[in-house]
Amino acid sequence: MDILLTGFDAFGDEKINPASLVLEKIPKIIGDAKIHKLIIPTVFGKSASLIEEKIEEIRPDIIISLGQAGGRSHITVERVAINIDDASIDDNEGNRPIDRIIREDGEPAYFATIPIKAIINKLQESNIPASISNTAGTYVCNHVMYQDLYLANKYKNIRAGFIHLPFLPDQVVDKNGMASMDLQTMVAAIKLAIETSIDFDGKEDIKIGLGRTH
Ligand code: PCA
Repeated sequence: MDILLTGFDAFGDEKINPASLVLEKIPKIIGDAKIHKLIIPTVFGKSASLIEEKIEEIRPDIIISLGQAGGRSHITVERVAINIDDASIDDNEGNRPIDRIIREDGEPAYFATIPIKAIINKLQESNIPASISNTAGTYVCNHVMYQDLYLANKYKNIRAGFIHLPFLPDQVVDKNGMASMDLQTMVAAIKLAIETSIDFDGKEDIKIGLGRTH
């Protein structure tokens, strides 16, 4: 099995991105799966073109993309990506699209096809703070999750999903009250998420209540 694991470079006011640091620390082989790592720029369009090139090259069975969600205290597995770019800050090449459709021929939204509930269940059992998120925002992370799932449909038989990571402790030294999580815990979480995605190959996600009222 081949797994494409992507992580963003730093963006906004941050000098590092936990996503690319976690990516570095994930082993190249997990179980029987080969992990192909790809650092992508926090840039609309370009990030997705690099992912498509890699898909052409390695034909992955699973794509998992990682990004930073500064301020969140949990590892959050995203449920859905929507067909819109609406940026509140510039990307790393100065683009700031407003209300732009990502793919004219795409669905309004795509649900993650990795087993999001089984992953959360596994992380919580391992005492890692984790929950489902029902919005990946409208910036480059939602863009990449949407593109991953659009491309998964185009190339067939690929499961895809997106996991947001909190800030690292070094990123919150000057941000009093801001949540963070250490690198080791985040790496353990992503390894467990990959293992769970492998275990659920060809299986339905588990049915447990992790919904929200708002
Ligand atoms: N987080 C941003 C884009 C890149 C990243 O790591 C986001 O959540 O959209």
